[in-house]
Amino acid sequence: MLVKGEWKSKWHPVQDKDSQGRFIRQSSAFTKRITDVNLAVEQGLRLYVAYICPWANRTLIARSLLGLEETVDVKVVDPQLSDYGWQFGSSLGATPSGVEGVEYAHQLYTMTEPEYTGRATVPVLWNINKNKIINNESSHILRILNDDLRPIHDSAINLYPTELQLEIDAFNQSIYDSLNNGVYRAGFASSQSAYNEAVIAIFKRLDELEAHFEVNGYAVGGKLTESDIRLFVTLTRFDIAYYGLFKTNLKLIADYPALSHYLKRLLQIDAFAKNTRVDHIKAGYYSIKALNPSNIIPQGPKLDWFEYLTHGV
Ligand SMILES: N[C@@H](CCC(=O)N[C@@H](CS)C(=O)NCC(=O)O)C(=O)O
Repeated sequence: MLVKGEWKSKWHPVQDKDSQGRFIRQSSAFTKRITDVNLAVEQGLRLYVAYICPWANRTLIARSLLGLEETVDVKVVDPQLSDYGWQFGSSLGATPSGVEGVEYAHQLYTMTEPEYTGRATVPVLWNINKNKIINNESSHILRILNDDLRPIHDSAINLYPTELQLEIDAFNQSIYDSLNNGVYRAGFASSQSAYNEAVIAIFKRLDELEAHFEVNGYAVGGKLTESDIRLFVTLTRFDIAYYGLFKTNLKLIADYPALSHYLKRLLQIDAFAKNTRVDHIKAGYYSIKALNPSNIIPQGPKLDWFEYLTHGV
């Protein structure tokens, strides 16, 4: 991580833990919204992302769904985490190193704030002219794309419609601790009890969601919203990475018929299919040395939803 603008010690996944060994995620430091849309577009908007990363994947799906591919540029880091965190390179179609003078994602943080202390995470929403981070919190970036940039895209899709906001917030909350972050709480637990607690919560929530999708087509309100994006990115990584690497292995998503059906329905939407990169997900998660020192990437699983992907595996 960065300490007063200097990169200190090799990258390690465990950021912080409590006295019981529970993983604690840092909160995001850059939280501006866009108020002057024309100026923001004139100055240039870019997302720095990793296809392996569920938080970044959220923003890519929203960008595509809302028709913002021409307005918001994208640069992609290598899936493998280096000793210096995310790096640009040549792996699996990532943006080459050195483009715009940037080799590592942590440089984006020090360009924005030379004395920055903290982890250099993706996604990052970037002001191209100013060379500065606007926002590095995916839940905010979703709202920036959907709400703040609405004058530009005027999309028929609204991922956070007024009448569903309370329900969306409640749904998001119900899956954040248990699932979105819950899988990391299992994978990066520093004690058996912290791991056990996380895994129990994950499967309790998955069982509840299975019951929900037996009778509902979407997470909230009978239509596509940001809650579907937030659930989708965790479901697609589950059988490929979390089940094996994070030991969330009581069941696969493939063992849940309604959740599997929901996943396949979303994957028939281009924005979901084209931004799901199984090759990046596998290469990235299994490069986390603290959990997989041999760096061997498993051959499986082979899942029936792979047929919907536009990039292949
Ligand atoms: N709350 C942030 C979390 C972002 C995050 O933790 N991203 C991970 C990748 S999945 C990251 O960049 N980790 C690098 C690190 O922790 O050093 C968001 O939702 O945008």
